[in-house]
Amino acid sequence: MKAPTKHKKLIAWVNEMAKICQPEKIVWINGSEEEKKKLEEEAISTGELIRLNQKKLPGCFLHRSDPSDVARSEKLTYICTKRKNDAGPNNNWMEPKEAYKRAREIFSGSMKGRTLYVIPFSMGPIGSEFSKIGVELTDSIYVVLNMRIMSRIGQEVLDQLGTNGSFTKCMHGKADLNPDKRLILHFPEDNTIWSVGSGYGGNALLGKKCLALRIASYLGKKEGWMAEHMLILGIEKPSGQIQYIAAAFPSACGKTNLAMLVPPEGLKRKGYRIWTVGDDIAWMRIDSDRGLWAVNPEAGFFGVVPGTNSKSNPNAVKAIQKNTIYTNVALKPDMTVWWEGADGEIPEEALDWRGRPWKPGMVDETGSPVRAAHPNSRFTAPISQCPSISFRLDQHHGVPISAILFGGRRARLAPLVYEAFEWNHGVYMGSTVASEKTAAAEGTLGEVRRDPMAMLPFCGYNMADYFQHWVDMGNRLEKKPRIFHVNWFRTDKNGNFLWPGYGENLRILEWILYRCEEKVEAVKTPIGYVPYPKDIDITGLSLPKGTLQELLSVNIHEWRQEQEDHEKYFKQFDSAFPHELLKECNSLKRRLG
Ligand code: OXD
Ligand code: MN
Repeated sequence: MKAPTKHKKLIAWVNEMAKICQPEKIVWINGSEEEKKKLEEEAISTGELIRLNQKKLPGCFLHRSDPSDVARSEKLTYICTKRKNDAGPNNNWMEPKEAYKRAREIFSGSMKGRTLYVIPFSMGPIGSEFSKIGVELTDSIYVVLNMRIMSRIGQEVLDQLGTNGSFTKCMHGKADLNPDKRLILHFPEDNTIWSVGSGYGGNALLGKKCLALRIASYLGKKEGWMAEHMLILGIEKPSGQIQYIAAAFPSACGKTNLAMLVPPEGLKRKGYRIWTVGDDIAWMRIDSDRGLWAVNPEAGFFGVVPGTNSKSNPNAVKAIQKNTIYTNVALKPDMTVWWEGADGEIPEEALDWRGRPWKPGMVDETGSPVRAAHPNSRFTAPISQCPSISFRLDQHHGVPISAILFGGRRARLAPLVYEAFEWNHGVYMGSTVASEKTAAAEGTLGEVRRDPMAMLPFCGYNMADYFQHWVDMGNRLEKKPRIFHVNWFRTDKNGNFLWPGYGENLRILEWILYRCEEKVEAVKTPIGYVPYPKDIDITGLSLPKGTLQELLSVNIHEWRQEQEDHEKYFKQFDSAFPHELLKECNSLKRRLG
């Protein structure tokens, strides 16, 4: 196929990669409907996709991945910079020459008899000066169809690129999906990603974690902006004004649910509405007003399916009724899909995520229940299908950010919400974000994993430099967003959640807006500003007496231990670690007495 572009460097790179992989043919993706239909038919004919019940789920498909390829492979993910120190203690590192050599061996001849697809894509609205263009080469139709949902693709992007525009080179191949021959390599200095041996979203949809976070965080540091693992939402107030917040949480803390929150009855009467801008990634920069503005570079959701239902996320349920690719969920006899925690009845029979017959109550050889859907099964759906989609999603300028939230899953310690004293204190709060392992995860219950700004697996350079970048951004910002920490997961002595979560979290967002507008006072504690219970509207919520006080309490003894742990955690970083954060750590110690 003749290249539909005159971009010489792009054409040369495609040819160079094709020479290594030796595909039977090269197809340039133009993004048309006709092309989509053709690819779907081909994927159905090979079993890569299963067409679902088109009456009930129009435009929807099921994909079953290789059982050894169901999640991001953090151990096989590398940052390949010339100097090891530039990758920092938070990343696996490989010397670039060695990395290219090892991956080239796996890529070599791996596309014989296959088609190499060339996908030009834009992260962010096409033509916005804040967007970045990538070109992904892949031998996977599943990847093409997912990239079509997750980003803006096709001829329009090539036109934008022109004959000389710069782009991230994203090379992907399934090879034989062997975990021993799997590598996810990032070369920030070459603006290049090579991923081989996996078809899983986070490893293979290279626009998402690889470009929009790892490479983009590096570019952001260089160019003076930020790429963050954050949702973005707008809160329309009773006055009609909309304020925007960005929020970072480690995985399994409900980012997608918060991004699509539906106001609870008790607050709806006031006239609040939530507008979803993004559920996973925010690119933020300082605008001419010296405030922080954010765009969501993605065009789709790649969300976790299990637990999605009309209570946890009614907007997501509506968003995934059409044009959705389901990965690793269960298939019902009527060709619709099911997962643990779905609405409605548990099916009497189904095929599990691997395609094996499944019935409720089945146990494996160890006596554990057999799950119908994989715990990390996913939906890929266009954001445009979400009922709460923000009208500003495609605006080139993005949205102004009033508040930044950090959060984790802490059974104790962290109050429901507290506010940083100022920017650097907020950066410190972000740098010490932690989540506790839940009963479902491996490891000791309650064990804490630090995940600074929820970026631990996604920061494309040395985390100490990344912290410094946050401090520097604060110095450049005139209208600084206020920074908060939230914890929806505090429990009582018996392990029961104290806070109902989900839509009720809007009550906390309301307090956050009040603080941004300086409408309410707060209690000054050693860890930050904590709400007066009276300022949190709990109309329509039946919280037992004293619960809110318990949720907002600060245990000085526990916080002293926490602060010591921060000190220990910071020791892994070298001299590049910002003294501003050490200062914050010492100030906390002093305030705790
Ligand atoms: C994701 C993740 O898939 O954070 O968004 O792992
Ligand atoms: Mn994520």
